[in-house]
Amino acid sequence: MDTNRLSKTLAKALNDQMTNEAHNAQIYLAYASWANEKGYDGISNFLFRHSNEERNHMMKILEYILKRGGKVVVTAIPGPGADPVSVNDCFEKIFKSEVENTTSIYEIVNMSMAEKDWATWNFMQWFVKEQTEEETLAMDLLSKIKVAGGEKAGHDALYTLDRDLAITPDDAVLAQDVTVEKP
Ligand code: OFO
Repeated sequence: MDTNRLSKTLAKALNDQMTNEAHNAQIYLAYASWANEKGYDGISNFLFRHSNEERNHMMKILEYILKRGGKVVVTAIPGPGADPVSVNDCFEKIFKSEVENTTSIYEIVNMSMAEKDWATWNFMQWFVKEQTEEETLAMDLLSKIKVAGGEKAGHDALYTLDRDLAITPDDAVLAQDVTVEKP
């Protein structure tokens, strides 16, 4: 008896998404190492923690494919590309890769809706929320670096930013969690 509850198309998309998450983990890992080499320990720790988050995302999808009776296909992970050239470039690249990941997650949501695979649609809602958080966090980082001077940020500003990021929470506050008392 066939117990596979995933269509071929969705199984392929989910397997590809697993690789996307792993790819993002590699990007964070590479940038964290770059930041560490440059002496930005706070930024580095922040990025190392995010690399782990991306690996957890990969694991969630892997587990979902298995639980739906699908076949997991583990493939090679594309490399992270060139190191950033500055802290500003680092945050811009991170924002770009998060937006790209959001696009592929939305694509899976669209596919699951078209197939009326509500289990996958429901599962993917966790990722929709997570991507909103990660984009918000990346936007906040970009605003901070802009205030610090963007590409022209001086040593003092970067030192303060690095110190702040060492204690920045990993999760951004989403609009749906805001109240009048707690804006
Ligand atoms: Fe997997 O959350 Fe970012 O990309």
